[in-house]
Amino acid sequence: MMRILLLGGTSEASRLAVAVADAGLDAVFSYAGRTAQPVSQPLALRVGGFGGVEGLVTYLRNERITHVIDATHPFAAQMSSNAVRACGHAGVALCALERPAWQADTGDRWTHLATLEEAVAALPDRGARVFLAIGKQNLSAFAAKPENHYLLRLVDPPEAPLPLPNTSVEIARGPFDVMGDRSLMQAHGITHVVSKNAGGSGAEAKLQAARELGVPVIMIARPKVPERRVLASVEQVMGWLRGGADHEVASPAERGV
Ligand code: 3Y8
Ligand code: NAP
Repeated sequence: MMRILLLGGTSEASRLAVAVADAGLDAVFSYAGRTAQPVSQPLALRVGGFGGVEGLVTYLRNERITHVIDATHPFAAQMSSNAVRACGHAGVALCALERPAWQADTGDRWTHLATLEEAVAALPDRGARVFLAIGKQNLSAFAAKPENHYLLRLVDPPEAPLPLPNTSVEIARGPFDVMGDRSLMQAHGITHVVSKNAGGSGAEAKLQAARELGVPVIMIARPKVPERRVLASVEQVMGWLRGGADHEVASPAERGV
C-alpha cells in the first residue's frame, strides 16, 4: 500500500502536495520547522527534524513509508543527503523534485562563486550597499566585512541580535515579484545582490530587477548532494508514483551516465 513522505519547503513541494492530494494518495508533508507559520498544505503535516539518518530510518519504518519525494531546496543539502542514506538503508524508493539552476542572460552582470566564503571575499571591503537575499542561516559569514551596509530579507523577525552592525531588515515571505524587488533595491540604493542559485520562480525576481537596474549579482553555486533519481516536474513525479518506484525515469547510474 503506497504511503508517501514529501519533504517540503519549496514552491514545487507545495504544487506537488496539491497533485498528490488531488490523486487521493496517502501522504505526509514534512517541514523542518524553520519558520513560525509555514504555509498550510492539503496533506497530513509533520514539522521538525527526524533526528539524522537513524531518526529518518526509524520514521520510515514506523510510518510504513513506501516512497520518499525530496522536494526540499537545492541548498538543503543535509536533508537531501540524509534522505539518500536513510532510503538506501530502509529500502524505500526515493526521488528528488528539483528545479534547474538559473543561467545568466544577456545583460546580466553575474559573478559565479562556489561558496559563501568566496561570496564574502568578492564584496568590497566597505561602502557597498548589499542586498543579502539568502535568508537568515548564513548571515554570520558577512561579519567579515562589517563596513558594508546590508539589506536583509527574512521570513520571520530576528529573535537574536543580528551578526552585522549596518543593516536594514525587510520581513517578507516569497514568492517575490520584479516590481517589488526593483523598488526595494532602488529605495535602498543597492549596489550588489548576493543570491543562492536556488532556481525556480519564487526567488528569481531580484535577478530580473538587478538586470534592469544594472546591479551586479554575486551568485553562489549549489552544494553537492549525493546521487539520486532527480525529476524536474510535478507531472514526472506523478508518473513515477503511478508507474511504481522501480521503473519510469531511470536514475543516471541506471542509464550508465
Ligand atoms: C520553512 C515555508 C511555498 C514555498 C515558498 C522557493 C520559493 C518563497 C524564495 C529572497 C530569497 C531563501 C529562503 C526563500 C524562498 C520560496 C518558498 C522560498 C529564499 C519558506 C518556508 C520555509 C523556508 C525556510 C527558509 C530558510 C531560508 C530560505 C528565505 C513557509 C518560506 C533566502 C532561500 O528564517 C529562516 O531560518 C529561514 C530559513 C531556510 C534560507 C536560509 O538559509 O535562511 N527558506 N522558506 C521550511 C521548513 O521549515 O521546512 O514558511 O511557508 C519557503 C519558501 N522560501 O510553499 O510557497 O520555492 O524557493 N526561502 C534562497 O532561495 O536563497 C528568499 O529573499 O530573495
Ligand atoms: P538542511 O540544512 O539541509 O537540513 C538541516 C536539518 O534540518 C536536516 O538534517 C533535518 O534535521 C532538518 N530538515 C530539513 N528539511 C526538513 C524537512 N523538510 N522536514 C523535516 N526536517 C527537515 O535544511 P535547510 O537548508 O535548513 O532547509 C530547511 C527547510 O527549509 C527545508 O524544508 C527546505 O526545503 C526549506 N528551504 C530551505 C532553503 C535554503 O536556502 N536552505 C530555501 C527555501 C526553503 P534532522 O537531521 O534532525 O532530520
